[in-house]
Amino acid sequence: MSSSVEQWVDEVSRSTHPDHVVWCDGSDAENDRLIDQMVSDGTLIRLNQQTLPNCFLHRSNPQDVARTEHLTFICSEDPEDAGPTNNWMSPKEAKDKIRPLFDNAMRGRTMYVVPYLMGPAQSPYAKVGVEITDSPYVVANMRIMTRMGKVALDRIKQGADDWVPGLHSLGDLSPDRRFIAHFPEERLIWSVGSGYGGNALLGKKCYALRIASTMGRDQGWLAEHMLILGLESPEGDVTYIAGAFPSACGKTNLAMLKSPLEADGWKVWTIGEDIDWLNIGPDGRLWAINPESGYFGVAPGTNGRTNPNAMTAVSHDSIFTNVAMTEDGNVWWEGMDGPPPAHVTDWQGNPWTPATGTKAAHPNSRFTTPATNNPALSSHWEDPQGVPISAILFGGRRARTIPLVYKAFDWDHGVFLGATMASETTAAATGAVGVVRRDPMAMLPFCGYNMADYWAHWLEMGRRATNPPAVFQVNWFRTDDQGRYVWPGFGENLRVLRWVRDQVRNGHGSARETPVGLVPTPEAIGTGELGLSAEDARILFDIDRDDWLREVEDQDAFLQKFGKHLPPTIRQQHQALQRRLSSVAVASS
Ligand code: GTP
Ligand code: SPV
Ligand code: MN
Repeated sequence: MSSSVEQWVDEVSRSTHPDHVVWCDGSDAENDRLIDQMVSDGTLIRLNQQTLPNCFLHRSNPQDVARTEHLTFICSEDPEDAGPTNNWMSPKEAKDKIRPLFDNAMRGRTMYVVPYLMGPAQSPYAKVGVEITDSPYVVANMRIMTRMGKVALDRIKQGADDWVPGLHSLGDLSPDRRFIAHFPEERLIWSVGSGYGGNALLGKKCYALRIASTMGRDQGWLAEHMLILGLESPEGDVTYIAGAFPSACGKTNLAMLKSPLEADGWKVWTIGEDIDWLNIGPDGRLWAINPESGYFGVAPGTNGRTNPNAMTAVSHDSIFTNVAMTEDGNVWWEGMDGPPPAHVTDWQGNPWTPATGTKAAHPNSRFTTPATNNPALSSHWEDPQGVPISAILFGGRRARTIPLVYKAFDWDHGVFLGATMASETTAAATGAVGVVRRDPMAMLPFCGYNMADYWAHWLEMGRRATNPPAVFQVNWFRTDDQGRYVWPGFGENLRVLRWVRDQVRNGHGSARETPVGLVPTPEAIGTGELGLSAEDARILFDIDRDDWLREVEDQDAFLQKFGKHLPPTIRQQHQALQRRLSSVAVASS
């Protein structure tokens, strides 16, 4: 055990005063002990062990069900380094404010020391963290989501002195005394007052995105909120595609996609479903690893048709949070297969029937399941060097404006698409749902430094990578006048992946050039085969000039926020789009 870790653990226990200190090794025996203890104190409910072996339900505090972005801070010395899209506090102010919340916070509790590795054990790109937490639920989730215990301590022993300390306490769970603070210069995380996933599983958003993005800036790589998949074609080749979609906008579902054209030889393999670390390989391509080892996925909407691989994955060795429970100890959520059961216990533990009028499962209820449970897991998911990425997709929820898919003209244009993407807010964070906001690269809540400097870093990565991926924007969520999703989505998204592959391998055929980018012909996607009407196809591929002029105006207001940090290339891309839109009358397909 490394003395630097021991020193930090000593220091923390002197202020938090736990009754016991437990160093976690990640073993089955340790996990069994923790689970038994949580079942006996009510933190976990044992589900039906015949149908859901080794599965458990956790009901969180109703005030603690999603990420709380307004309580999340980047504590850099200079506020400019946090930039206009992050909440900032000076490191000193943050520590003065938060330290008292940790004082004595673990009295009467056990302090768990969780060493963990982000990335495959053999990967040169993997990184170590150590989380101290007083929540056994966090430990059980970290065990699924990361490679925990000896494998991480071994790295520290071998001299990895860049391990990231993360201090977590449930505190009193009050949002009034909740902070998720990141100290990028010190590479330190402090989180108090929440047990919820992204706030409390510090390896995930706090380390693998916010702290790692600053490491990537300094060291020449990228930490991204992206799924990673391999698309196998009938010819047997595999095209690796990464996709940045905001929270609850479809990463897990796309990464685990079950191909409707499997009989024709089209298949999708999962590498990762939430986070992607991208490094430039010796061949000038971007190579991706998934730093995680499990999935923390949205439950509602998951069913045997939308995501059969997820339904299989969560049928054993999984933890459910804030879903409903049936009378026979099975789980239920809105959008599961079949009609709603007549009686369930809702996510707060209350009796519920379809007549109750509330949601039985919380809209942000989740499953935690090991990657190895996924039937579509790629055999390359732990390749030490990662997989070579041929295409990056940016995708949000947009009822209008953004077509089903279009391709950027080149890397700089692609970075501009990412920088200006927008999406409707979801239940993954507290606050209003369905409000369109700019969410650059799906990293608005996760970029650990100035967003405009981050765009400059992306542009620079494209200069250094001699063979960067092609960039696309996608939108599964376009609606008609009745508010109905026009695109069937889920498995049928394969058709978009197929077009993306065709574009990166065979060039510009099957597309038409528009002012915003290259848009597929309806035939290239196969809307006819899908039985979509001509009107549906029109909506999916329509570039409405008025919508786009509004879009460009809104982008401008957003870009202005960044002042002198805004890279000139992004400004030029914006002006070029404006010019292309005003110089032509845009025809619909
Ligand atoms: P985070 O875990 O929060 O990062 O979310 P995510 O990006 O992984 O999103 P996820 O795949 O869990 O999907 C979120 C919600 O969108 C779920 O309710 C899905 O059922 C729904 N969804 C996913 N893909 C599609 C799609 O292609 N079409 C439609 N209509 N809904 C989708
Ligand atoms: C997200 O909100 O993007 C998630 C869930 O993936 S959480 O881990 O809570 O951030
Ligand atoms: Mn996510």
